[in-house]
Amino acid sequence: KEIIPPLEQLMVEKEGYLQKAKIADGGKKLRKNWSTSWIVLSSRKIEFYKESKQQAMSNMKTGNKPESVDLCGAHIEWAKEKSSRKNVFQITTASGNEFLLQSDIDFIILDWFHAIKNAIDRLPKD
Ligand code: I3P
Repeated sequence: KEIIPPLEQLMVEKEGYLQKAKIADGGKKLRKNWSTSWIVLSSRKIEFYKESKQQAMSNMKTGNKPESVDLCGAHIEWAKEKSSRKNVFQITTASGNEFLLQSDIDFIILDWFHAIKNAIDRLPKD
């Protein structure tokens, strides 16, 4: 039977640019490589686009997919010790992917931290 997600689950809650570094994939450590990412948060996932928003929108038509992160069972925490940069937090997914997100601007990173934490807290843990 086809499962149709409620519209609410598809709606964008927040979007914007942050610095992103993926540091583990399925529990396997990766070399840290910071880059700017266009980030789109909806109620159960985050999408990371490598390009600007504009570029991402035009790529969508050609089927270029962003990296999509399932927030069910994910964790978020501040990660001061994982970087020499200020304002870094980490998202760890149930599948063992780890992402660092960062902004030099305090209120921007705080807004993102709380938006993602709220999304995670509203979801079932498995
Ligand atoms: C890394 C690069 C990262 C840095 C990381 C370095 O070197 O300088 O910016 O992380 O530090 O290893 P390379 O480009 O040679 O891989 P931060 O900017 O977050 O400090 P780390 O190894 O202490 O994580």
